[in-house]
Amino acid sequence: VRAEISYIMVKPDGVQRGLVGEIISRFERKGYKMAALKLYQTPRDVAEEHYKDLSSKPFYKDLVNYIVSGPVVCMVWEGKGVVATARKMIGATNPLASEPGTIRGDFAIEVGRNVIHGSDSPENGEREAALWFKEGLVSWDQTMTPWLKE
Ligand code: DAT
Ligand code: MG
Repeated sequence: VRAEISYIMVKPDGVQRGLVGEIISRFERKGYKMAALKLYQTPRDVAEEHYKDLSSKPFYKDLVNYIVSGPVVCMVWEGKGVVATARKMIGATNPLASEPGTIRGDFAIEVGRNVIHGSDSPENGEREAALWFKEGLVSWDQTMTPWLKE
């Protein structure tokens, strides 16, 4: 059975600023397993569905416009505690409140240009992975597993 998954996405500002490699590298080095990856021009209806819980917020329209403003890098990462750990690695929603050492803390200033998305619960990890990867995830054996797991 598949372990816990988180949907992680480098937003258009992160792609434009050349932060994709840095961000992928952090998840790789942590030891999580990549389960899906693509560069993607987001259709507006997918962005709206992704953020539907925020549809009543005053910033919703700007948020959707931002997400569709250029290509994103969509990823699914898998492993024990990946949802909560990824949120820690990403940092607080407002980059001015994100600790140094986190992705937003190191690379962002404004909440509307905060570089990266990470699922907020294992249930949303599953929901978002299914929304962004309708083609499904990749199932593979990571040969370094014995060096990462007891
Ligand atoms: P997160 O991305 O940390 O999970 P969220 O789910 O509450 O944060 O909101 C999704 C995105 O919406 C967030 O990354 C940036 C934007 N956003 C959130 N709160 C905002 C606010 N008060 N003003 C402008 N944009 C906001
Ligand atoms: Mg969120």
